[in-house]
Amino acid sequence: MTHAREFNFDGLVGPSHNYAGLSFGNVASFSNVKSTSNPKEAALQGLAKMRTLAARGFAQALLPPQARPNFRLLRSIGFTGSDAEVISRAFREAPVLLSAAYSASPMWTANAATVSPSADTADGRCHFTVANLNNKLHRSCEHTQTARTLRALFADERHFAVHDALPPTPAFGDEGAANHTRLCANHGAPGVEMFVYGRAEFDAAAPAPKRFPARQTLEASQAVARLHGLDAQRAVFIQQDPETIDQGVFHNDVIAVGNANVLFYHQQAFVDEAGSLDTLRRAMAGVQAELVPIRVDTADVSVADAVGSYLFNSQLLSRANGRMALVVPQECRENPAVDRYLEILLASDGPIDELVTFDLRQSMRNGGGPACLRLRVALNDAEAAAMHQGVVMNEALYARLTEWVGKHYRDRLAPADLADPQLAVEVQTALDELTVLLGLPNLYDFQR
Ligand code: SUG
Repeated sequence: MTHAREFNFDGLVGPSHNYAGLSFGNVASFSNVKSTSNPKEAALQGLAKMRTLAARGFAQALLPPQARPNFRLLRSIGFTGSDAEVISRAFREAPVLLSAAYSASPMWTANAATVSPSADTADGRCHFTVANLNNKLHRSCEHTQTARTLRALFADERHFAVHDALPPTPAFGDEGAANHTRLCANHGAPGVEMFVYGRAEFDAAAPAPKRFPARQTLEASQAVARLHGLDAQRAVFIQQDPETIDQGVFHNDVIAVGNANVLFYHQQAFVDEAGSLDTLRRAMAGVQAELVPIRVDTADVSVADAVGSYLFNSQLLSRANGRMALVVPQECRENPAVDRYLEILLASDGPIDELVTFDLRQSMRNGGGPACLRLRVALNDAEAAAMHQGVVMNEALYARLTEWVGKHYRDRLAPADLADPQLAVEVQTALDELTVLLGLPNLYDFQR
């Protein structure tokens, strides 16, 4: 069997990290609308997570931020003139559109793409489908840069295939890996890919949420599975419970997380809990893996506590000793019900025997926890050697990046600061330098 490791590609937080309240259905984004952010602290919190996990021996890399503001968007909707003129007119006439063009959202790389490792695909390559994120204006513009970035990192077509985003229409709403989990005996072996969808465009009988939007459709998940050449026996489509979407669970990764053969999930995660587990068990039998479900009961942790603490937006990481670490945000220790539950979980003789806690408050205030911040890419040794090496986290890169953040990032950004044309210049200067640091020339529009 091929040796493979799971890399986590964390989003490096950009210099204009801000809270714009753009995500209806994402409780944190809506509650922190128009508050002041601290981009420097946000970037350092993210880097600290990457550094700690890399130092622990986990394969860790990063995805660079996107250029901000998104002048492509602003110019396409009629703001013309110099960059400074575009910004000032957008701020005057449509400040919400300027904040969409300045959105921090590409930092949540779980939404960048869906990834199928080569052990699962028909042509034996690692496949990526860039997510169209078409449920939200501010996110629907990410895919152009995301495709360019992924193609720069995974350029070798003998090993990698990067597919463009699905057609940008509600029937194909696709939010990437946030609704995708791979279950397997180990990362190098064939696995079962579990796609969780919020609604089905062409099935009027399927339940749908009433209050908040379901961002992922069944049709999109099926299209991704086709593009990646997945074996029908090993692709499973499960519906998320729409009632939890209406309580703020805007992605499956806010209510469930899987790793290897373990599925850590909330009792109310799926429309049909027993049927979903059954389907998974049968599919996993085909890859000689036995499902180990860890169910969290509503009586122990309510959906509101899960959304407030982001317990399930944790990373479940396999350690060298065969056990697993759960990487959680600080908020989990501050929520009494969740903290109590975690003590019981650790004391049990299940697969999880360690808790790693991070302060990610700057990201959490926009509804992004540890799992939102990372894109999982399982790579065998040949693939890991073939990808771009400049983004792999180690002590030297960490030191260079913290220095770079210290030099370029502000420690306070209020909504009105987005009108300052100097901010756009600062962002471009910082990103221009970053591309040199990471060895990724001509990554951005403004460099072309
Ligand atoms: O899409 N927040 C993101 C958070 C994404 C979290 N990702 C996962 N769960 N995988 C979103 O709702 C808020 C931006 C703002 O309001 O400024 C935002 O886009």
